[in-house]
Amino acid sequence: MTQLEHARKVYQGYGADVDKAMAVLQEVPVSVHCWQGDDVTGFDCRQALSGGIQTTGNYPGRARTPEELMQDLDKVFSMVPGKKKLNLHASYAMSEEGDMADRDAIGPKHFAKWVLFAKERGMGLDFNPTFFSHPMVKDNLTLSSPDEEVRRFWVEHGRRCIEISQYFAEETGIPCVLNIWIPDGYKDIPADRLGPRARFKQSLDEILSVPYDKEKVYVTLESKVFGIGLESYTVGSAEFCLSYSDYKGITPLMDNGHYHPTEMVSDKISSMLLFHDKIALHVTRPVRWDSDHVVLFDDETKEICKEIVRNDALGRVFIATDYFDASINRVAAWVMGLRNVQKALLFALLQPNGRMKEMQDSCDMTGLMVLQEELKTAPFGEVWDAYCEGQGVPADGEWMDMVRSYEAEVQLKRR
Ligand code: RNT
Ligand code: ZN
Repeated sequence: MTQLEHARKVYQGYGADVDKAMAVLQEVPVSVHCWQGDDVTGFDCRQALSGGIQTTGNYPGRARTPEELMQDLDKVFSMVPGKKKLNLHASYAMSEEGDMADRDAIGPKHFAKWVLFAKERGMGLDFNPTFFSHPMVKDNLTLSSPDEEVRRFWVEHGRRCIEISQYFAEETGIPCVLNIWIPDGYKDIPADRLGPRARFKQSLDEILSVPYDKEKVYVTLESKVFGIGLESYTVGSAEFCLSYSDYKGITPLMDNGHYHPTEMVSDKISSMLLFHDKIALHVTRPVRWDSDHVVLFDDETKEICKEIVRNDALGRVFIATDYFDASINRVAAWVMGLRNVQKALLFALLQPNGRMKEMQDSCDMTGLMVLQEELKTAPFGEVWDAYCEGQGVPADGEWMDMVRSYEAEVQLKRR
């Protein structure tokens, strides 16, 4: 009996179908954030990272140009199983024959090379306006600024990004998720909490008044609890973003680093699914704060994926990664986090969900605990290895050597 045959039998005994799990997983798109490769720098104005987010570490080999980032992405794609989309930020705009534009003037042509890159790989593109790392961020404010010139600049940026997103969807034939996140907030206690939120609401209304095809562009809105240097007040709080999403009929996005440390996104998913057609996630790993560590195959990542799978919501949740570690090899960081999301999804698909619900409903909590514990050590690794092999990517134990060679041959030569 091969290892996979053995695993198949064990899982069958628990009431789970290994082959079905693998077949389902290969159709689930995960949106790969482009910003792990260059520490969220981008290519447009290359300002220091602002917005209360921080990349820490100084590991050599950062991608410095679009070409280097694309090269790294290809390396990553060759080591990650499953269906991928590429998630770009507006700051990754590329000049067309030296014709670079500021954020309030970018258009499809500044992303033509990314479209080509995605099309050649049969991939969809997702997008994010970049409301940080730019001189027009004044006093840590963008869409909520009381300075009308600043606010208008960023509204125009948002409107441009909708146009670019629709272009992505039309060119690739795959809908584009456009995620809006602003860093706006105050370090210290504000006197007016309503004003900035009212202006943010007005700005979003103005951005979303651009006509766009809702079958092609899914606009999502990401909330946050606080940022570095913005500890006392966040304009785009959870209540604001959830309420705004409902009011406007757009999609709420939850980043699991954006809540108080004992609040779990895995517990929020079911409620959100009851009231929204679609929801979006940024999968990350917060360590004591929104630190954006590499995603691990840890309890919360597994629990998030279980909630998506057992609520039959794989088609209703936009899954994207969002982390940036500059203290280890960046390609390895990318690959590890993405493989772990895939692993957690596979793990969730291998739970006998129907049987477990029945146990809960018949109050067999003892049996349920035993089953959940035993499933932790069921022969999961064998299924994972088989899945990787079927997807033509290296198994565990094989890919790190590939990263080491790539580091020596490519990344360390970038000096
Ligand atoms: C910041 C948000 C946001 C960013 C990216 C770069 O706290 O999580 O999603 O990480 O847009
Ligand atoms: Zn995020």
